[in-house]
Amino acid sequence: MKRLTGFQPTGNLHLGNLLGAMRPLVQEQQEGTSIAMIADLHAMTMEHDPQVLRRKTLEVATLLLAAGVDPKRTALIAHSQIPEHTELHYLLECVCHFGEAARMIQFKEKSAAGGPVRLSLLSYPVLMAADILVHDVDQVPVGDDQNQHLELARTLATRFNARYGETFVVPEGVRPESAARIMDLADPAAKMSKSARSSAGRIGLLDPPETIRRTISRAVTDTVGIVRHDPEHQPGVTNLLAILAECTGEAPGAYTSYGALKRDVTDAVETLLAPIRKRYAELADDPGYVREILAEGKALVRPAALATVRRARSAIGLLD
Ligand code: AQP
Repeated sequence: MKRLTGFQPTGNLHLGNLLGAMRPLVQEQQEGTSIAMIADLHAMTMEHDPQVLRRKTLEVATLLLAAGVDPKRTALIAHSQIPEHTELHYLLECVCHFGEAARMIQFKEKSAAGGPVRLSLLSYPVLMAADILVHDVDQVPVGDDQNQHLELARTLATRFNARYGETFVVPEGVRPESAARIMDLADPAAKMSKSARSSAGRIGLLDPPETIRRTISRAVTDTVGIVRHDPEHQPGVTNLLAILAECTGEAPGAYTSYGALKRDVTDAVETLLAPIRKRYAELADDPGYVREILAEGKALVRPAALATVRRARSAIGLLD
């Protein structure tokens, strides 16, 4: 069983990324089966700044290590440093139909925003399929918004296998039991997100304690005045209760005021993030170390990736 979890270096990693993806990855990491990928190529589908991309790629790698990714058990890789991803991308484009790529929700939404649309915005789900298939990954942790991408990977693998002979493992989507979906504190109808226009409802993993306190104290609640789990009528309070439960690992006690709940959420988030911030600061002092870990990750996954590409090249009719 092999698992791949990807993180785009497109902004500041937040509490949602930690509780929904990083922590499950850390809890379930196992030698030889766990891959964490910083998806730098996927961060280039929209206008981007090269300096920022390089800095964020290292920042995400450092944060993953600070949050407990153990390079002895998880291969930590930077997407672009393994050229087999892009080589397989092209071979898969040859079995993907234009309509399949064009109906992806992210493509429709982002291309509708106006301005020039990069071709990579259309084709990156095929690259995503290549990322999964090249490592013979059979389990992909997916959120609801990524089901469409996983389905495309499954379709392309199945089609390629049927047309050119058994080449790829067909991956399954899994939802780690420990994964939580964290909502935006200022707009609890939307998920907490790196790319939300306003950062008012986002808790960044590197935010200073004072910013975290302010963000939580301003979290949107309601006028009901009762603290209870009620996603439909009290999404803000329900989100705060979920964050508290996730951070402490315990069911929240009874609260008589929103203020008291927010104070406990602030303490719980701070208790969780303080050691990560501290470890991040230590690791960030030595970027050479992080680059070494990425080189080790690359060396670990590359033989299998090369073997998959070789299989695919031969099946599709290319010379050795
Ligand atoms: N709010 C969230 N709650 C739980 N899990 C979340 N993830 C993201 N937001 C939440 C999970 O984090 C992993 C990495 O996500 P990504 O970097 O691929 O970006 P994303 O899924 O598109 O999430 P973001 O952070 O909201 O980024 P933008 O704003 O750029 O779209 C994934 O496993 C994701 O499910």
